[in-house]
Amino acid sequence: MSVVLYHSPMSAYCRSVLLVAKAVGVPLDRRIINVFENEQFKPEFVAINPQHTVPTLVDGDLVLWESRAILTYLVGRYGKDKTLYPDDVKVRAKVDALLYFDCGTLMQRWKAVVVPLMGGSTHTPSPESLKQLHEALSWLETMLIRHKGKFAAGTEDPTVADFALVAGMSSYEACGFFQAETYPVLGAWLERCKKVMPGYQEMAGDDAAKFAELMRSKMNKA
Ligand SMILES: N[C@@H](CCC(=O)N[C@@H](CS)C(=O)NCC(=O)O)C(=O)O
Repeated sequence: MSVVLYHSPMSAYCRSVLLVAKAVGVPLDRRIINVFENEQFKPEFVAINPQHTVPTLVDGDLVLWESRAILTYLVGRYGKDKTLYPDDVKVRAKVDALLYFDCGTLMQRWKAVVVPLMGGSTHTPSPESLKQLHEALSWLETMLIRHKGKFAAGTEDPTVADFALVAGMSSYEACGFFQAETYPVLGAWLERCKKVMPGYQEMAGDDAAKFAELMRSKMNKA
């Protein structure tokens, strides 16, 4: 039975799932939900995920949404080893902390920047939202300085935390909100991730570029 992923190529959350699925080697039956056309509200999709969000994974009788839960599930179920989500309790705690930081802080601040650009009335991010995003990026830079040359949780190999963070970073970078000169350690980490994550360009870089193009076209129409 195939593993089905409902996703939108425009969504950073979905990119993290595509990257981790590729890393663990599980083929996905990909079904696109175009959130810009409100396809997530179709009754047949709401019947699967009442919260109508992508990514949503269906693996047999398991239906799962929330991208970071999907990442850890894929590693537990299909990973050949635990490198991507280590068993060591302290390392796993650091990975989890980064996943919560990504979900609860960084991506929330990104949403505050990008939602007005995509659909709001002003088509410009507020100075306060940009300040908040850069504050979160500078925290991430500081965390990475502590693990210089390693991955985000201080490991030699990437973990699901790197995959979750990199998916968001692909958007910030493509949209021009992240410059490596401002965050040199974060920039070096991003380049390392791009090199070691199989299919980065195809699964994240290209779609982030399309997202940035869409965002700019909306801004130009404003
Ligand atoms: N915390 C969720 C957020 C998912 C999410 O908000 N996805 C957006 C696309 S980027 C979506 O599905 N929006 C449609 C909707 O909420 O109706 C995750 O990490 O999966």
